[in-house]
Amino acid sequence: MGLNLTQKLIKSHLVEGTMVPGAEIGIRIDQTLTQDSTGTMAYLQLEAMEIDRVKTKLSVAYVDHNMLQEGFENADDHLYIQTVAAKYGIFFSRPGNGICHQVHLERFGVPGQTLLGSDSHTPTNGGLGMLAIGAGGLDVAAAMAGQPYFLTMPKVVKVELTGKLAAFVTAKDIILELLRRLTVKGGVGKIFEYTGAALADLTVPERATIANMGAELGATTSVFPSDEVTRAFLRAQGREEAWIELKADPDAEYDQVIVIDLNELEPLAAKPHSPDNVAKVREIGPIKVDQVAIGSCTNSSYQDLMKVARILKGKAVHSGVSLVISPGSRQVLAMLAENGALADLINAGARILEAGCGPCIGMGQAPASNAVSLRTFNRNFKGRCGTLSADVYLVSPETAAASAVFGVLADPRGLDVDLDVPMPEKFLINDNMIIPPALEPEQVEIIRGPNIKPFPQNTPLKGSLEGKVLIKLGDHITTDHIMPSNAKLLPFRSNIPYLAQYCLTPCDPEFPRRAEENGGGIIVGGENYGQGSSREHAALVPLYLGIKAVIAKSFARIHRANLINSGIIPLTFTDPSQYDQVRESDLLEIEDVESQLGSGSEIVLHNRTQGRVLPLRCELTAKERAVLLMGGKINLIKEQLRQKN
Ligand code: MIC
Ligand code: SF4
Repeated sequence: MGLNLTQKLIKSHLVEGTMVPGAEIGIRIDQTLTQDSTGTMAYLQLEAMEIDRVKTKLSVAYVDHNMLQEGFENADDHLYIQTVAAKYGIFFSRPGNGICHQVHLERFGVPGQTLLGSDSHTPTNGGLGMLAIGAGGLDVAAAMAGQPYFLTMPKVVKVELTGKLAAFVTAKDIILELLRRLTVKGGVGKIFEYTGAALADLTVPERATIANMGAELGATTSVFPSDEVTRAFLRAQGREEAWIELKADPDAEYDQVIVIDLNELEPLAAKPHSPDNVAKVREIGPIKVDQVAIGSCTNSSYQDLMKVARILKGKAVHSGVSLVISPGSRQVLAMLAENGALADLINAGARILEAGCGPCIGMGQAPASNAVSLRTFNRNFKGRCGTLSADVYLVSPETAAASAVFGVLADPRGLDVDLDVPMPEKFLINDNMIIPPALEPEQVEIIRGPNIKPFPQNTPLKGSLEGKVLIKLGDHITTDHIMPSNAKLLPFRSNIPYLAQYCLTPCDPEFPRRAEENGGGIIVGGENYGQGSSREHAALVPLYLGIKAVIAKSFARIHRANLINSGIIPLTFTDPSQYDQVRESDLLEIEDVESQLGSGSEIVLHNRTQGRVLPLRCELTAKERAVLLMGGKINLIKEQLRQKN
């Protein structure tokens, strides 16, 4: 039997385990990326691992998230990352150079290699034929230190794309269609592998848009073959030598097959407040729009912004709309500047931001109260834009641009504009904002400003674990709920004590106080707890507040791993009635936690308040069990290092 592409990519990097879905596997990591909002933690953890240089083929540290310097904090963090990078053998992409995933695609991604990134949208580089996975900072730090990345062998879903996209229907609409069909938990434990005749018409940045939002399906990652389209992209980036051909064997098998006929698609939008709440733009109708934001790692490539420029050329942004554009990279911005498209955008009234994440992570541009904001981004969780009462819709750049002109949500198919923007033969290549690692690392002094605080560490699990239910939450709680991110909080990503005051406050402003008063406790959640971002702050901050366990109906992949890495036990209910029974303030106890966790997947929980006994589950691989029992991954790594020396 032949292999699918996912199996080939995994097989060529497999260092432990067998490729049976559900089994634990360890893979060698060729490349890593970090961004600044998760990077400070990752590098503090890397420093704790006591190695001299990273062991990967390539590691890159990007600064793209925390770009407003309201005070010294972000600038301090940038300097810390820059000096750590120089010392440890890591390339540093300076603020202004662009969003990590976009720049990585342009300048560093290599088909057939593995990439682990401390950002949930790392799968973007699956568009280039990489096996690119998002993880918590500690897992990325461990990969930089040369350790394999361990994960559960996912099921492989074949997504066959047939037909042809009609004019004004885009790659964004393809992934929105998949989200409509499968929902935000439809991809958990799966890798999506794209195939089909329609791929020949999809450029690498378009493939990257699809792979990017595979993260919203909860998928481990998404992969595209590396074909002539990939080769043309790499050639245009001056990197053709990085190209190899990669595809599934003709007789490859898959765990699931999905067919999308592109002829049948039309412009779609994800309505508030979830990326899977998808409907046709035409059916939602011409609702009034107050803000349009174009950019993010999903949709800010050269071709995306050229199409926006074509739509806006000679027109004006509607008087009721604020249009902001954050280009994905400096390469994109410079090319628009050189060919005049930037002037078309500016003349139409677009507000041009620097290349970076910008409004996508709430770094400015929060909409007005009760506003409707159309965004080409990937997440529209309530409050993520910085305004709790705003309604955010996720759309393609074409829909966004048309709506900016009309002032209402508009189906772009009515426009009389030629959107045939070819892939450039040659992109504008200028790597002067990428600083290579120091040649004499011993000379580099790591600069640590006062904003850099040590990260909390757990202790090995022993005796009985007891705690009150501090909060009972519903389904689909995101890491944006657990550890909100916005222009005010992002500067404190290297300061866990400060962030702790905001933990879960979108759900209950009193939560941090209650956690402190009770000396910690237990969190109860519903389905898909911890979906969204990879930020391990959503585990480190609860750890700091004394959270010992989270009991949920199910967990999102990266957050569950972050909990385990922090020594917090992720427990699941065995039936929905258990969730219904448990109440806030109930006192819960797990007796002899060490031997219970060590011996199997059933954990007996006593609800001391209600006098009930609940059998819960904690499915752990051998590695995860070892990490949890040690009170977190950093303790385990230190112990391993101690034994080695
Ligand atoms: C996001 O889109 O939520 C982020 C900000 O890029 C996060 C990382 C973070 O919280 O720093 C992600 O997606 O992992
Ligand atoms: Fe940045 Fe937004 Fe992409 Fe996250 S989703 S990496 S915040 S652009």
